[in-house]
Order: sequence, then C-alpha cells, then structure tokens
Amino acid sequence: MKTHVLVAAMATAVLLSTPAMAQFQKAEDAIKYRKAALTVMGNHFTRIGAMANGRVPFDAAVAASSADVVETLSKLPWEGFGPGTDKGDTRAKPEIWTEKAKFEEAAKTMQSEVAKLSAAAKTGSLDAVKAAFGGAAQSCKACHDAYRSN
Ligand code: ASC
Repeated sequence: MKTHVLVAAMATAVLLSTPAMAQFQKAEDAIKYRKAALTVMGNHFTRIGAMANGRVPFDAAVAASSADVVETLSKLPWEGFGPGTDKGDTRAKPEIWTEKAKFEEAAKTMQSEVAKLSAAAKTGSLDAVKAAFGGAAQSCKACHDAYRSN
C-alpha cells in the first residue's frame, strides 16, 4: 500500500474509533462544552424546582418550556466526556472513566427521569410536575455525588 493511502486509512481508523472527540479540537473544548450544557440544564431545572416547591407561582407554559430545554440538554453533555478529558478545569472524578458503564447508566437514568418530567410538564398540571420533579432531582444528585468532586 502506498504510504499516503496507509496514512489516510490510519487517520480514518482513528476518527472512527473516537467519534466523540472528533467533535472537539482540544480536550479543553470538550470540557467547556459539557459544563455549558450542564449549566444551562441546571438553570432551567432550578426554574421548574422553584415552581414545584412553591417558591414562585406555577406558570404551566414556563414549566413546559424549561422542561423541554432540560430534556434536550440532557442528551448533550456525554460526548464531552471522551478520552483525555479527565484533566483540566473540571470537577469530574476519575471514576467517570474507570467505571464508564456505571456512569453511562447514571446518565441514562437522568435522561429518562427528565423525559418523564417534560411529559408531566406538558400536561399543564402542577401536581404532575411535582410528582416527577423529585425523581429527576434525585437522578441529578446521584450522579453529582458519585462523579463530581466538591
Ligand atoms: C438543580 C441543579 C442540579 C440539581 C440537583 C438536584 O437545580 O442545578 O444540579 O437541581 O441539585 O439535586
């Protein structure tokens, strides 16, 4: 095989084996991306929590809109946890990479809980939002307790 063909084949193999990292130029960019997604998700989750806990009046449209944002954002952070993104400006614990399957399971649980919250919010019922909020909050907390340092 000619050298340039071989190099191209190797480059393709590397890209295919690291699909997530291919989206980011540097580890730092992946870290920024996942933190941004989690920050915006947390902000909108808190808005729903304020209504669920009675700190602000319930507005069904605002709750549904925020829950929709949370549901969409819940799908995003994970590709930012690729190989080599364990070091840098991050509180991510090494267990994310050493217990990858457990971390992914926790991420999936959170996504399923916030999907339920979003479905609840779409009904326009505060009681439905309240019922779904606790499980979603618990799924955020479980992951933070296990995989985020203080
Ligand atoms: C939030 C937020 C989180 C979760 C978590 C729930 O509002 O930013 O990360 O709720 O604290 O326990």
